[in-house]
Amino acid sequence: MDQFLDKLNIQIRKASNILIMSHRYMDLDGFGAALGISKIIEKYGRKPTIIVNSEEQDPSITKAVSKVKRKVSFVFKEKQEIEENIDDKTLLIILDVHKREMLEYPDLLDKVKNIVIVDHHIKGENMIEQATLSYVTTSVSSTVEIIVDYLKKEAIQIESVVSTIMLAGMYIDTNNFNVKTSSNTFLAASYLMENGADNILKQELFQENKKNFIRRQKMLKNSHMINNHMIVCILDKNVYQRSDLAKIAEELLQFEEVEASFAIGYVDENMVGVSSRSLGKINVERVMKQLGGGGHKTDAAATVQNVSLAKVQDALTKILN
Ligand SMILES: [Mn+2]
Repeated sequence: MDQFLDKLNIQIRKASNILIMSHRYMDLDGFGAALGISKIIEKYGRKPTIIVNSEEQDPSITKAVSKVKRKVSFVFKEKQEIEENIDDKTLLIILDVHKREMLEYPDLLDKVKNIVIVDHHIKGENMIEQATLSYVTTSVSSTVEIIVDYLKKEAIQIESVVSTIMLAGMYIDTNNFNVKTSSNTFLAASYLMENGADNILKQELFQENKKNFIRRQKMLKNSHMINNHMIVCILDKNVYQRSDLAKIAEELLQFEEVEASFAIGYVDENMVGVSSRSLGKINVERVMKQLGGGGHKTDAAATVQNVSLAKVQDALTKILN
């Protein structure tokens, strides 16, 4: 870690401009980590740009962006606003992901020469090859935890709203400090509390529309077990957000006997999405690959064009059997 950070500091100092990007449908861990590392980069006299995709954004990130914008000056830009400023000395920092196909904008890899990856997911196949530097470890709960260790090393204090969003990221990735949580995770959380993390504001980031919640609970009723340890939930014919599918898959994991969960629903008129989660024994990435998707061993997804829910359900059942 120390060696990596020393090398990263050199990269930061010699960069002409610095871009920060996470995975598609960036979550609060990716976003919180982006804010945290921005504070470190600012210490070196640079103003990094955090790449956002406001067209396809998780509602929690839309909320977090508007909350943080009011209090702290970060630079958020859409992809089309940054491309003309890329040169040979641009540094791209990739957070919370290490696979090309999962990036918010995979083609940026071909335009930027200096690339650094910081992630906490199990290293899978097709890790981004052209990285100058990478730090991928599964010994931490979240990307935020890595960035907190980095902030501590640099002795940087951060604003309350930034601490809050970073803490929210840790909550998401540890399922409320229930999984992947070590003593260092709590030390990182403690650092964020000392820096003014606000639990009420954090809850606001997680608050959702009541109708949406009830609708999702109804969907959970339509779930059924496969092979005694996997559960599948088929949504109705309405179009859902991808984050709804992800939430359903996560919620299904809390039931007895469930090792892996799958939520299937329309994410567009002509597109069916599948979101899957696993406690660790079942590799859902392998399952999603067979549907043309990808992800991590415990967290993966796929989308299939121009088919019905039933067709996707059949295909999934075949793969699982
Ligand atoms: Mn994460």
